[in-house]
Amino acid sequence: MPTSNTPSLPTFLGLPDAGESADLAIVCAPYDLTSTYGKGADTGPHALLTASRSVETWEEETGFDLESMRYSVRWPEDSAGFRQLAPEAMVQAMQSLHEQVLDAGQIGLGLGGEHSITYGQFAALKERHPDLSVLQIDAHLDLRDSYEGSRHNHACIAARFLEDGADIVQVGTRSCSREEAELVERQGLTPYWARHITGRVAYHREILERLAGHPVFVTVDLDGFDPSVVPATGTPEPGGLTWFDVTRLLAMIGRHCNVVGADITELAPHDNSRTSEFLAARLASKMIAYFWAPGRPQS
Ligand SMILES: [Mn+2]
Repeated sequence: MPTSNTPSLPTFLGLPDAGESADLAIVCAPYDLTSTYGKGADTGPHALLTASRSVETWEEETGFDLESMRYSVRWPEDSAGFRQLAPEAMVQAMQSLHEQVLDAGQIGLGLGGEHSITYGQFAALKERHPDLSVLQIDAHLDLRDSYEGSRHNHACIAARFLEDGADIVQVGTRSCSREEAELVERQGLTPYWARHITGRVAYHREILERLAGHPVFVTVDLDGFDPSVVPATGTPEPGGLTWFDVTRLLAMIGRHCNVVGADITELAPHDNSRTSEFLAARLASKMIAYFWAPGRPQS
């Protein structure tokens, strides 16, 4: 598994790559085959890492110094070939990378790449944590059983979570098909629609009741944010979450839940703005501080 020890690849926060001795592995998935509208998510991981060089290692909100942890950035063995894999083979490749990370006793933070990359990490974690729950920040329900011929299209990720018996909490929803809406009704799912929750925190308590006591996987599709906050994403749906909507929720999750893995997906960089990749890099630093900083406040 190649790491950022190769000088041409950016490291996380500009820190030296710790290789095998890392506490946390950043697993890159440069993949954008099934996305249907704006393309470019395959360049997301590189852009996020490049932006991370300009992120302070001192995390001001938590007072955590990210330099006190060791990071390794991992890429698929053959990145060019990886981009061309069918979704099913791509998911397999990601699962095996994430199994290596977990076998090494490291925490995995996945970087996409379109949202379909998430299933590999989810499957690796679900094997070790059968009662795994998922917190999904996303504009979309992603509950289609299959889309454009694949069950691992990026529009199907939540359908795969449910199929594997995971409880899912979806936050920031504002777009779905009639069939997905009917499934929500039928299965009694309770997505947190963006129009009901932006600017509010009262719903956090309900989420905690669902997630506390379970190992939690947090998957962030950056289109959960409002497009004015993250313009560089494949399907920029209006009416999304603010920076503080997302970070307050994740901070609360970090204080009360056992987060066993996370990812950030659907960063599709634009030539004309660095806003989105910098936000994504900053979000990565916050998630690490909230979820995994040794000695962080917990209750
Ligand atoms: Mn989405």
